[in-house]
Amino acid sequence: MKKSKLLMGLGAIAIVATVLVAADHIDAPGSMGTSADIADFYAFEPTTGSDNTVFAVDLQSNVLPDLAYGTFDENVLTEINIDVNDDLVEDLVIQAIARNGKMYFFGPVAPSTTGTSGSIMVNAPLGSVDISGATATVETTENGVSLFAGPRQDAFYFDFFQFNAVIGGMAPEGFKPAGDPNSTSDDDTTAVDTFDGANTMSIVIEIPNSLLGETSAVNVLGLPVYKTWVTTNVKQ
Ligand SMILES: [Ca+2]
Ligand SMILES: [Ca+2]
Repeated sequence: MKKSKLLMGLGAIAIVATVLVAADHIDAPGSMGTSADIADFYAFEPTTGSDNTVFAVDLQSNVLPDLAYGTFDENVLTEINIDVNDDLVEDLVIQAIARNGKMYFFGPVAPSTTGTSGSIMVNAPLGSVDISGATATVETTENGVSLFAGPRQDAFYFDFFQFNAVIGGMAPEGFKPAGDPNSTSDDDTTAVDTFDGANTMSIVIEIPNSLLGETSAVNVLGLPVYKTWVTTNVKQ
């Protein structure tokens, strides 16, 4: 009963959606400052040989640490696209949308639209996680999927100001990037992480591979992989 109410409530906002072509860290002016702005996307095995896959979507960079959890835009549908037959067209999607203090997840299922023709919400509830509080909450569904949504430290390590100085030919004499293996300087502390202390709004899913099925897509080493990318879709 609870599930069908959820579906009706969410179905009403799912009619039209448009893909915004987003770029790395505030490179897409049309979505800047909203959780439609994709900062980074990671997909990986949580541990070597694990039968799970983790998808981590970082949205809206430079979010101040004090901001509360419930700051995801409710008119943004985040979609993780997964290609399993190597034609670079998504065969499965996992979707997430915020509503009334929760992040609702759907899928993985075949989508009714693919590519840049927009996204329509799928009718396959996966679970939800609370985003109304001030502490991290992880929910694990009956079929072993773990869900998280909320602010996280931006994993992107970058000295933005020195980058601009180097590009502009204005880098200070002797400047060496921290950790540079070619550095001969004893002072490895010249570089700073401009994004230290800034958050992104993260959506993270750890899912058993059995729910994604077999894949015939391969990487450059010939190993089977899920080919995956993320889109954000703003209700029009
Ligand atoms: Ca495909
Ligand atoms: Ca899609």
